[in-house]
Amino acid sequence: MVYKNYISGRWGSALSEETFVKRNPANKEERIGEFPLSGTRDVNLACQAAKEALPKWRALPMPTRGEIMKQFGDLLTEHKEELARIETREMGKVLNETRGDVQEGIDTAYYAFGEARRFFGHTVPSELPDKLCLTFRRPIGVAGLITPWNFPVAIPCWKLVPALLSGNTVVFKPSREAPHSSTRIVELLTEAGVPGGVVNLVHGAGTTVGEAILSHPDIGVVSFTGSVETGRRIAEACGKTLKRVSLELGGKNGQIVLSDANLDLALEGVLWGAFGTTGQRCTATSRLILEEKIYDEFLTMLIARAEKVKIGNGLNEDMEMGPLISEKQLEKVKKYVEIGKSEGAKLACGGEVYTEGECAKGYFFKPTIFAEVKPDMRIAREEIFGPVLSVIRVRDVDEAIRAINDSSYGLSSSIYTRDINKALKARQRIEAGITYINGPTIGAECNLPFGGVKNTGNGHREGGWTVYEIFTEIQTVYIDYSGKLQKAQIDTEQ
Ligand code: UN1
Repeated sequence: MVYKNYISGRWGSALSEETFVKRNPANKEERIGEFPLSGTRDVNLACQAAKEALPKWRALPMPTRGEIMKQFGDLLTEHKEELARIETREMGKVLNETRGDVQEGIDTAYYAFGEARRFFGHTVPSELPDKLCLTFRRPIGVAGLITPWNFPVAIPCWKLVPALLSGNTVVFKPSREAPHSSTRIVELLTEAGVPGGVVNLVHGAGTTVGEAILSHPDIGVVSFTGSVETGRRIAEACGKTLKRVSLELGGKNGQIVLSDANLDLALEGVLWGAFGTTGQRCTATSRLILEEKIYDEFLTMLIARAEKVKIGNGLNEDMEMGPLISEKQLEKVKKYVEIGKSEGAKLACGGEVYTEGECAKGYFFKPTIFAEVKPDMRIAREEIFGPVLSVIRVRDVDEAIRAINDSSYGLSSSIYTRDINKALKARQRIEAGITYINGPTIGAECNLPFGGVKNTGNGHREGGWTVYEIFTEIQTVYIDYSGKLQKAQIDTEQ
């Protein structure tokens, strides 16, 4: 099957006619399809279309755009199973999870439907009589959206829906590892009533399509989710043209388990957090910080369960963990296992590829646990993006918090304890954008701010009401109805 770009309301090939082939990571012999390998000229056309479509789209009453988002949510609901299967085939995670991923898109669309009738500004007292001060939020213009493959429906929806609802038009470049889901999303947005030119889809590589978006003068805001390395590059490029930019980057998320915790609950949490999505979430649990008193007992429980995780093609409902996304990612995970061993950490389970039966055709890797990891080891500091968990032993809650904060990242965090005082004090001290108490590091809901501190981003928050700050400008309006010149700061004395 050959798929197309969508520019100015028309489906078409890249101008160069070049394509790339996307394959199933669970079975590299299976082709998902051929997609346009676009270039700068395609991006230019998309930007032009988006610019032309802007005045009409932004002039619509917001509740009208809200209705379209409601319709989009309804269509995602109707096609939930189809989309989940598309996702599993193209990026590997198990069906149970891809259904959740689509649901996150649905929730985001319905949230937008409500937000369309709420989009509050402020009215603020003036220092002068007979003067009204208020604010409005307005679209920025053309938004460039660059998305990853690990949440092929949810993350594009996190960006597309608020960008469009706010009245922006869009140039959307999805990951080359998730082109099919993105194509379906754009088809459904169109079916929901988004007019031609308002959303433009350009498939291709970051180094060409991505770069062209970053340097295009008509793009006013860029929203990106991906690695720190690429994030730095994007911030630099956007600095040159003073584009607004929102970056959602990596994580090295820790789960603390104190000795008074419900250990069974903490065990379920870490298994889900570390091995869900094969560890390929920015929110994945990659460090487990255990209080000394329960270290041995908990580790034994964890290894027993990790060894039983059912690995295989995510389309098989019995499976709990699918493949890694690519050969490159598999090589990276293997490399980190060698690094961990050479640093002196103890490989407690896994650490090798999984090639049972049909799995030999894909990029499968066993759930891997390193014990006796010290916070200064690379496997405790660098984002691996795979099913590799580093277990750190600490004496008490103070050392646990020092360990969890000893990271250049700060996205998600978790603490398991039955002591409410300890939990709430830890919450104050943990340096992360998201903290879960008695829950794993994954599981963010679409109606709350999502993002992190330190190298995880540049201070923006997606999700909830805060994502609308990314896609809007504030206009401050003063209305003087006194009928005379009133000088602020000067005519204020009685
Ligand atoms: C990501 O890892 O890039 O909280 C997003 C979660 C999901 C979103 C993760 N709802 O794990």
